[in-house]
Amino acid sequence: MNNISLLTFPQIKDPRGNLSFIEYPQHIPFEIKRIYYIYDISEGAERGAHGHKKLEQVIIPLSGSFDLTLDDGHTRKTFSLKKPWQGLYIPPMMWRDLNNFSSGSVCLVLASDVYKEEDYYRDYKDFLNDVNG
Ligand code: T46
Repeated sequence: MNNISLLTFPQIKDPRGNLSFIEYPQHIPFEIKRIYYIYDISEGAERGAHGHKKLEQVIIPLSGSFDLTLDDGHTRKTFSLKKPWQGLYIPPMMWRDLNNFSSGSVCLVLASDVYKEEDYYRDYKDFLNDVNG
């Protein structure tokens, strides 16, 4: 759990609207190879329920709020994300669950690699086996 970190990005405050930006390597610990975002999220939806073997990600609540629970196989911790100028850095080997999305929320994800299904743990038992293996 020690290697999870809440990153705070620069904020340019402006009466016209605020602006934040993210540059590698000053603000994020990996080169971004993929960006994806989750939107039009149904009420009560739950996402995630998987882990990654090597992938590193930063999850940003671009709009609205949601809860992100991380589990390293020993400890679980829930983070309530609601500040668009902050992102949660998730290292490899971390199970994640996302829920409690507010209406109209948008979840932006910066990832260290392209999509690879073989990097996923879709079964919690397989994840635990490798954590303890
Ligand atoms: C994560 C959470 C926060 C792709 O084709 N490309 C992609 O880059 C992604 C992320 C997904 N997909 C396909 C794979 C599935 O057929 O989109 C479908 C839905 O993916 P999934 O059920 O994995 O979506 P979430 O929201 O449960 O999880 C995603 C990421 O997969 C995961 O890495 O950490 O968002």
